[in-house]
Amino acid sequence: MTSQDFPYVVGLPEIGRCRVMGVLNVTPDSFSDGGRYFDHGQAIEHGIGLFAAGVDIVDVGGESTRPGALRVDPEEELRRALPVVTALSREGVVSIDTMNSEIARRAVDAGAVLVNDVSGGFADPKMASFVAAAGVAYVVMHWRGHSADMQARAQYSDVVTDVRRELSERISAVVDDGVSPSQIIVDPGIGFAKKPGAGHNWALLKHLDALMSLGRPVLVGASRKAFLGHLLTVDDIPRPAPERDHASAAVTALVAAAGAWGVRVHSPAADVDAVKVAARWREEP
Ligand code: PMM
Repeated sequence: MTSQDFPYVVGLPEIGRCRVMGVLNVTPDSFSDGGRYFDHGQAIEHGIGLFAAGVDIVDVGGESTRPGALRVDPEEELRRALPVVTALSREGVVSIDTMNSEIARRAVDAGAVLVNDVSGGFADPKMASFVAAAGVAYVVMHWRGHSADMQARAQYSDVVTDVRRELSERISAVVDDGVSPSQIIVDPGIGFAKKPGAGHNWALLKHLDALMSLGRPVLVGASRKAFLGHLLTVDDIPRPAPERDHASAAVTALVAAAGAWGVRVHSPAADVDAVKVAARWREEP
């Protein structure tokens, strides 16, 4: 494998394999780790632990996007995320998971080098011009609306074609606002306006090449999501979120072997090994 397999992204070192991004939600209500790292000290300690476990990036978020979640007040989002971004930026590469350009600006000033916008620029019309001016890497995720009612928007004629087209439109929109293509990473938005039982997520994972053909790196956030709980149902009870890490690591191995640029995961130990296995797998002629 060569680094040409992974299109260059501004501000991030080329490492020649799928990156592991560790999730750090400083929220009381995220679906899998909500409340665990709501205290700044605990959050920072967990972030340092994620780096020690081998993640390449820690993704700090102060707003839950679980299905049904309501928006958080921006001041509260800032209060949650900023001290954690500041402290962890001294330890390694930090991204800010936010839909709000003002939070992104403060986080970039505090050391974040990547803006992870689950709305792909939809939620805040000022986001793309901020990212363009800051020159930082920018995750454009497939999104059809806020968490409160997003699952009602999970209607597709062909999920892979539709998501590819909508991501392509988002790329054009943010480039029109001044973002350079070399800043952009795309993400299919696993679980966002995708129904666990309808196969939407599986189709997108299986056909990652369709998204890679957009010419930009692809990030996958499948870790612990409901479609895995649904797959592992026993006696009509979906597997609970904290018990989905083995399945998450299996997805990591598969998408890394298929050429994903990065995976966003909660409990990274197995994923850190899996991306190395996948890199060696891809090297073999
Ligand atoms: N998923 C969540 C939050 N942020 N960001 C990206 N780029 N991709 C995702 O799939 C994604 C995300 C929701 O999951 P969480 O509650 O575990 O953070």
